[in-house]
Amino acid sequence: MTVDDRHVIVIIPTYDERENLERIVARVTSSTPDAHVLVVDDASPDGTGAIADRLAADDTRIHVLHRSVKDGLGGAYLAGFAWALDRGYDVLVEMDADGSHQPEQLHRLLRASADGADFVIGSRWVPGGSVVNWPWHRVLLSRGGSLYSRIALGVGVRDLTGGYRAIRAATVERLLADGIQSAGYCFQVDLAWRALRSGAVVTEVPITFVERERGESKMSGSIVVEALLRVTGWGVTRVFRPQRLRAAR
Ligand SMILES: Nc1nc2c(ncn2[C@@H]2O[C@H](COP(=O)(O)OP(=O)(O)OP(=O)(O)O)[C@@H](O)[C@H]2O)c(=O)[nH]1
Ligand SMILES: [Mg+2]
Repeated sequence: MTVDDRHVIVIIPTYDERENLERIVARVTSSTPDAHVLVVDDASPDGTGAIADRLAADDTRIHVLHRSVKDGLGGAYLAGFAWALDRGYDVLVEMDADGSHQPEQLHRLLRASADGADFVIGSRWVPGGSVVNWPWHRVLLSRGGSLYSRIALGVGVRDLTGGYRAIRAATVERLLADGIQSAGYCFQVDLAWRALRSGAVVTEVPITFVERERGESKMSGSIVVEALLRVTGWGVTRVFRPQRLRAAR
């Protein structure tokens, strides 16, 4: 149950991933046999939750957290983090169910974590990283979103929106201490931004991101708008806070 003597759990949020779940879980357990898996399913209408239960019944490394409503990637990860922290895991991994994040590359993230990084991001936009089969508009949205966030927040991380991560439990605990409101994918930017501000050691390692082959994307206009508004708000706060602090003196 250990990787580098540390207990690792791979948290996989799912909503209607019937065609993907079994395959992704099998890839995790075969490429990183010591890791555990937690599926966080939001009452998927397509029966993903029942598939997760069946997998968990057959393998003690696999666990399932059922939630009664779909309330976004952020909510699913917060519930998964709380579950994992309660059970004493040392490293919490975020991974999509749709095969975009290669379980066979998890060792890269865990190596960086073992080497001392508190917060490891599997990155599409560092040398060696890549995307496969993405249409141009998704590349534009991801690169544009990361670039905009980087400039607005004044940070050097290239893939702020990336969702393949390995984070130390103690770091997760610290980052969640004052509550996170972000619901959609800007949850990922929120978490990385908090990590950077807290002084955590944040490292990017290259990954090959593969577009989903089966099932439907949950990406929506409202998710993009939420990210744009929140990131802009954080950027504005960052720029004006020093003045407010000076004014307060
Ligand atoms: N539990 C839960 N999981 C979710 C929710 N929204 C998305 N997910 C999962 O989060 C992961 C990422 O969602 P995707 O739809 O693949 O989003 P994406 O990768 O930006 O979009 P594509 O590139 O089109 O696949 C997948 O495993 C989804 O099933 C949600 O509200 N609740
Ligand atoms: Mg996806």
